[in-house]
Amino acid sequence: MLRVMPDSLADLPGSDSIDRALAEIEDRGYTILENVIDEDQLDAITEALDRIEREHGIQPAGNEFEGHQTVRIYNLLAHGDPFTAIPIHASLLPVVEGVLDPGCLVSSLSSIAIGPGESAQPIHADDQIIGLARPHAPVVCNSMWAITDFTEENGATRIVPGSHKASACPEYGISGIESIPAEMKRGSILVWNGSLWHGGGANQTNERRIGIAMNYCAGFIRQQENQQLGIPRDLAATFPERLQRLIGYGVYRHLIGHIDKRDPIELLGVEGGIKSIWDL
Ligand SMILES: O=C(O)CCC(=O)C(=O)O
Repeated sequence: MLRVMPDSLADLPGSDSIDRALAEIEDRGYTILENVIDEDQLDAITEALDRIEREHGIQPAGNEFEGHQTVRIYNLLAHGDPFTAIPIHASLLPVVEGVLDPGCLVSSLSSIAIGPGESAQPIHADDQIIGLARPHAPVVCNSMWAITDFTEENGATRIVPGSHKASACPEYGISGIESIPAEMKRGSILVWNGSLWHGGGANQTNERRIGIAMNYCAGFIRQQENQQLGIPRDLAATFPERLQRLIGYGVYRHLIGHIDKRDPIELLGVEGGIKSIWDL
């Protein structure tokens, strides 16, 4: 059986490990950042997800894509801490900025708890719906945080190495696509080019496989979840500035996203927004 076994990135110095992660994503479409999430952060996320699911009575969506035994919680930034630390994680964000560019955005932040008995999700690409000829430069960069261990048995994300370079997307629902499980320990993060073919695995255990899907997109395309309307503005005003810009209170390359030539970060009470491209 094929297993995903990247060498550890954790023991390499910062920029070397980023370069290596970027080289792996360029070459095979994905990398695994091993053991990069603090234990306290993992515990806080686990507790918060349990609480939100209980308080909001969240149930599986009950369709083939989102799953029949899988609980997903969307728009996590609207719940504030501990989710606000996720998009700006120090080991992850530089890699994403390398795949896209520093003007990238949070596309969506959700949890995916694959329950016992769930079957495999259809293999897909996260940028499948975007009508660009393939292969193309990355416009989506996704990541999956392992809040529990990810094993082949419990539904680790299945990936098709190299498929980000394919000239087509997988036909929806087709079976027989050869894939491998992205096995990783709790506390690791799988990062992939949004063109990579992948899908959640089947869970044949009695335990949930819990992941956080931290999805980013290029600063010049529309975010999957509308962060500016989905997160109350008074809550967004309390976020660190980097996160405010990541959720869309900013201007891409001094142009895209401006409001009457002003930087939308000023709506959050931040002074000295960036100048428009015409005034540079
Ligand atoms: O849960 C997973 O491992 C992957 C889920 C996924 O790819 C999706 O829902 O788009």
